[in-house]
Amino acid sequence: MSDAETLFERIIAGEIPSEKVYEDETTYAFRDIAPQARVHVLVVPKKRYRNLAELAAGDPRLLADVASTARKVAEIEGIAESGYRVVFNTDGDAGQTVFHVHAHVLGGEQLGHFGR
Ligand code: IU
Repeated sequence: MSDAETLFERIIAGEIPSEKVYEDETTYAFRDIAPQARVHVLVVPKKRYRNLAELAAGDPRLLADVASTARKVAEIEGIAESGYRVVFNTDGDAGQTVFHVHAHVLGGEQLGHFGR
């Protein structure tokens, strides 16, 4: 798990290559390596929090930045009008694997509904 904990920091630092979609002072967005939809982009705050709950409690302004970047990603990808989904997997049952909070921005096609 310690590798996974540092992975996004290394991607943000450019030590591991990624397909960048957008970057600003506080956030970084790049294509997921295993896309679950035609558009699948991850939005990561540059400062690390473990999950959504810790980000929301620790730095609500940074959470707002992540939401704003998700919207910009949708615009850049041309899916802002057709609709898209923003997901924060949080811990065990959600299957979170990288413990540096990130929003999945999914779209570009009709998505299945939630469930098992
Ligand atoms: P999760 O919500 O923690 O399960 O999401 C982690 C995502 O990070 C998952 O969709 C992976 O495909 C993605 N990912 C990546 O884009 N690049 C990587 O090098 C690794 C995981 I490891």
